[in-house]
Amino acid sequence: MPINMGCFFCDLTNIFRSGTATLAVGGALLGAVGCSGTDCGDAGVLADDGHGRVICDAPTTGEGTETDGTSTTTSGTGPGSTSVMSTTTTSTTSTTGEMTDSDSMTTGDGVCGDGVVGEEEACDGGGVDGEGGDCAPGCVLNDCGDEYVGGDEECDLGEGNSDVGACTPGCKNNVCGDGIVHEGVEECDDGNVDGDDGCSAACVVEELRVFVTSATFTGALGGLVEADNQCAKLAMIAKLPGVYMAWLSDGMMSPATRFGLGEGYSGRFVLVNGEVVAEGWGELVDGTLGVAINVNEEGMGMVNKAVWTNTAAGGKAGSGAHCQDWSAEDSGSKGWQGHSANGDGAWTADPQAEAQNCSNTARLYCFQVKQTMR
Ligand SMILES: [Ca+2]
Ligand SMILES: [Ca+2]
Ligand SMILES: [Ca+2]
Ligand SMILES: [Ca+2]
Repeated sequence: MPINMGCFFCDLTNIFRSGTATLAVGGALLGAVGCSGTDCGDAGVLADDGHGRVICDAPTTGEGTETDGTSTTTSGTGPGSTSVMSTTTTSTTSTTGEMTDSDSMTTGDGVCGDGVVGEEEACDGGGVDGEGGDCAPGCVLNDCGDEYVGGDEECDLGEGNSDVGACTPGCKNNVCGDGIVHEGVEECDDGNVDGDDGCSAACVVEELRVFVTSATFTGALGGLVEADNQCAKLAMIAKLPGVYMAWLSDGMMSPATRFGLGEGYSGRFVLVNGEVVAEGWGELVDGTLGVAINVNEEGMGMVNKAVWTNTAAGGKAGSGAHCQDWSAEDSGSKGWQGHSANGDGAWTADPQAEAQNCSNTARLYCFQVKQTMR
């Protein structure tokens, strides 16, 4: 006799154990549970399967239900429906089996980009390929040089990070004032955003103008202050911007002490025609100039002219010959001179011209000491 789809295997032992029990389902008192009868669809026993179990018929009043273990299943809802105790191991999904693919997806273990750090991952930022925060693509920790900008990095060009590029080896944007010259963008970077120190606030090399005066003076200049004023006046007439002082020393002060430049200035000293006299203070006072200071405030040549200085090549006072602090013009007082024809040390302390009578006339070297009138 063929078994129809409504049939189940029943455990004979269980059937006998519960054979006298009654179960209340849906308020209806059902009859004794067990197999009886022999007709298909009457919920009775159809045959013994040879292993201590019988083949039980499914009731005709409801659909058969497969269940785990020994749970009781009620089929049907109306009066006369039959409760069937059954054990089955056939097609029920196991709840204790091995982890499946769908299990992995829900826990995030091993999936880079799900925001959950799996066993094989150092991190998981939850973004594309795991990136996010301090986690780089591939679920590995961000590092400066990996081309991923994460954590406190401002940039990361990988192998393009450099001391001369847009992104420093420390993964910071190369900006003016960081002390790193961005080639092609910054002319200089002295580590600050201050001007008048050779490198401007915009990281442009500063230039300070130098000229020899068109005017001449006796030794009675009126002191250093009035000598500076002569430079400022001539610069203003020539429409040269900035602040100017005379390259002149008295018994107390010298260019080295009063210009406010010194070794900290790395910009250029240029003639008003653009020729470079020196690159920075260091070159200015090393005894040799790039070109002699032989051009006046208007750009006119002033070759072979005597210049009051009382200043040695190093920028300090040269001697006591300063026309009594630049107040005397008698022939008995002496003043040191340099010479505009010279690019060597004689430009400021000419052995042939020094200690001239203060009644003579000579010129002044005027130096711009600030970019603006601040
Ligand atoms: Ca993950
Ligand atoms: Ca990085
Ligand atoms: Ca920089
Ligand atoms: Ca600066």
